[in-house]
Amino acid sequence: MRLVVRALGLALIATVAILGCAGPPPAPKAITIKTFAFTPATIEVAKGTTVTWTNEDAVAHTVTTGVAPPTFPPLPSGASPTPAPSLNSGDGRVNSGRIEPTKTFSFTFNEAGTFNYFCGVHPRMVATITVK
Ligand SMILES: [Cu+2]
Repeated sequence: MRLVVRALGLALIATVAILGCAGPPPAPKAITIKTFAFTPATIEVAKGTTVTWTNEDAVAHTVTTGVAPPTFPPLPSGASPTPAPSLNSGDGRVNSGRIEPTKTFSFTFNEAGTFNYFCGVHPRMVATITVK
């Protein structure tokens, strides 16, 4: 009888331990925005991970998911200037708005998928987060 109670107790502890694995959220990840680049530019995270970007540049940047708009070469001299493009809002899944120098932006990725993102001010700045 004592052996049965002990076995049941161990089974209970094992069950709690297994269920407990789903408990704590994954560790947060940090991305630095510096010298007009996201570093690291490519990361893979688990679902539920909170990613925080810190702007260490002296100008504002954004974290905007979607396909970066094309960057155009300078106009030939004498051509009439086109209006400055408005801040590109991407595909709407993640859009930080302007992240001013020294400021941060955080987003928790609760859905699996590939998130290509760029800076709405400087579309040459591109990076990717894969959520599994
Ligand atoms: Cu930028």
